[in-house]
Amino acid sequence: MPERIQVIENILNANDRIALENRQILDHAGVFSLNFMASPGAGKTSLIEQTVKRLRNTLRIAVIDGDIATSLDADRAANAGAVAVQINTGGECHLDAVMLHEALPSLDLKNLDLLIVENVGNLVCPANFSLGTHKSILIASIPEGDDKPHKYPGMYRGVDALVINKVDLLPYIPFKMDFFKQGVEILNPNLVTFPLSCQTGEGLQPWFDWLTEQVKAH
Ligand SMILES: Nc1nc2c(ncn2[C@@H]2O[C@H](COP(=O)(O)OP(=O)(O)OP(=O)(O)O)[C@@H](O)[C@H]2O)c(=O)[nH]1
Ligand SMILES: [Mg+2]
Repeated sequence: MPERIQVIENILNANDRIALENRQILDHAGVFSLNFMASPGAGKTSLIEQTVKRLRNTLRIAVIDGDIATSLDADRAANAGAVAVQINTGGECHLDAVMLHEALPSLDLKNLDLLIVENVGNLVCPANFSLGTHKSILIASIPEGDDKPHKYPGMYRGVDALVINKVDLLPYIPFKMDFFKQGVEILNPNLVTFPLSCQTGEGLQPWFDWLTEQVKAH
């Protein structure tokens, strides 16, 4: 049904146009921005908490939190020391560029170095809606299983960095790292990857170093 396909294309084009505007606003203010995507519970907010706590003395950080209903995650980001804004999507399974566009004026962008956007927990829809952020970060986690790159190729194909969270659980959960990495390699060769644990702190330093470099380079 060609008409139906046309409508979908138009929606995506409209989103991309606003995403471009968001990028221009962020660039104009000199803010480097990340889109955190992951399945529910992978550890997006945990990584935000760790990142804010560690880097808040060297970087001015804000967090925009996308959630279907609550402000729990924005509260956690604020408690960690970030300026935090909550977007309730009212049931939508992803953030889109318009939602981010409406949230940006709540922030004093000129006085920020880094903006982290936490997308809604979902491995499908967020991959289809660019926000205008500079880099997309996928947070995978051990309990999700080693087959996820194979099953959700769209998400793994489109990201700029991969965090593998909850490595502290590797002794307890069957997870073949080789099989997982094979799937990633096919979709996104040489993807920069950070195996870490937000629980124990293991592996966090390389992530902090990479992120600091990215902000400086911007
Ligand atoms: N064992 C272990 N648990 C973790 C780790 N990181 C996060 N968790 C736990 O995983 C659960 C989910 O973490 P969140 O940070 O809320 O995950 P999220 O991706 O933000 O979840 P949603 O926003 O609901 O999609 C919490 O109970 C965390 O304490 C980790 O490295 N190891
Ligand atoms: Mg969260």
